[in-house]
Amino acid sequence: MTQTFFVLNGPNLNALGKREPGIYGGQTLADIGEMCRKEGEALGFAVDFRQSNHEGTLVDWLHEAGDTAAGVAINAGAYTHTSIALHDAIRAISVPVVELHLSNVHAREEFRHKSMIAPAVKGVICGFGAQSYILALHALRSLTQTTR
Ligand code: DHK
Repeated sequence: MTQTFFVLNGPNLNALGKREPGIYGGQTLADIGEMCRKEGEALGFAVDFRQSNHEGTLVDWLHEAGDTAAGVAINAGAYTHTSIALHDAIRAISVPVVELHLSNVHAREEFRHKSMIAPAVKGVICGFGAQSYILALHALRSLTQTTR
């Protein structure tokens, strides 16, 4: 059966393309979603790509992923730095979760250096622009590939 990976996007990522393009790049979220779906097609997995500005919706989607998906790549936007609820939701599911960021958060303001979700995820990818999403999908693929 085809694996599905959820790609979850948090607040303000719906504004990609016009939001600080020097930091986040010129691609829209729809462009990135299309890139992810094409990568899935090429490599044999499905991508369910979503965005919400609401913390509770992201919590609901993590729970849904725990029941129906093979793994999750999440760019939680600013909730990365604040959300115990997302930390707990990630710990509450047993599928692998990869945290990702377009920008190198460690080269930016100090408040972005701390991730509340990092201790709960398998690993973190940041700083590669839209390519961070593709790298996160590759990470999920290798985490979920069976050797038998
Ligand atoms: C996106 C955001 O919206 C910020 O709040 C994070 C992240 C960084 C990114 O680089 O994708 O601090």
